[in-house]
Amino acid sequence: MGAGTRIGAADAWLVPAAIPEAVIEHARAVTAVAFDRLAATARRVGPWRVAEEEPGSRFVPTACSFDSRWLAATLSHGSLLVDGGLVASIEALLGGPPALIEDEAWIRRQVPTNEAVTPHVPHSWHQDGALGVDFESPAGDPVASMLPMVTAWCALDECGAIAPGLEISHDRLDGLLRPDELAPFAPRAGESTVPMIDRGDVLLLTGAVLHRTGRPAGAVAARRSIELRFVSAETPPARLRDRPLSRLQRPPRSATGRSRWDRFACWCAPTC
Ligand SMILES: O=C(O)CCC(=O)C(=O)O
Repeated sequence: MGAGTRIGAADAWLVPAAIPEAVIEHARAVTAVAFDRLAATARRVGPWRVAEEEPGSRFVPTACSFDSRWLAATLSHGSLLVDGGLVASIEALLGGPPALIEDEAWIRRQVPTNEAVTPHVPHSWHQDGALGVDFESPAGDPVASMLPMVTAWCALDECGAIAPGLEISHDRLDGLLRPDELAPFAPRAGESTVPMIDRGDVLLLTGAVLHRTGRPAGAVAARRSIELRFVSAETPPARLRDRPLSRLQRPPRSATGRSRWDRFACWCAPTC
């Protein structure tokens, strides 16, 4: 992997200032409006009925998260990744052109632990490569079924100390841990990191990386993030056969010097 600082021995990299400031400002503004609207709806109908009242949001009250496609008219995945040049890094990690798992792109808001109101909870230890695994299934070996994938976790707010970030285990794993191994998982001191992250920084994680919401003791602010998940466009995992995947190509330079996605060309970044 070219740009970025590796976190321990994990297949995880922090790429500083990966998203241009103007794009981040725009994303912060539209997500602030969206979260205010969701909060108002939650006050009116209760957290569990928000998704029904706000069609397309797929709002998940436990994680205070919504489906990024809900903002597709005003915020593009393309603007987040293309202008900062992350596509090449994702392609290198996947070993070929990436495809976005469209219905696994979430916009999240995490609050300091002492401010969390039921049913909101931080994410516990998990591996994104477990997406869609049925650990109860007698067929096949679920532990060997780790998805070859990459998550781009894009920070819209400074986090790690003043706000909840992401805690990453330094372990380099080749397969999935089962739920009964994850639940008691507790890295020893010095064997996990909660990186200090600025808005516009991106964490790239493969599906193997063990991580959870970072819970800094002195947090006083909320953090928003956008998660984009990618698999190989050429050899998409069979398990995602029925999921909406959109191919992402390394963006060609246009005559104006701007880069574009093949499908998400010129989404509405402020410079569009
Ligand atoms: O943003 C967070 O706090 C955790 C989200 C996460 O780890 C995930 O969805 O894979």
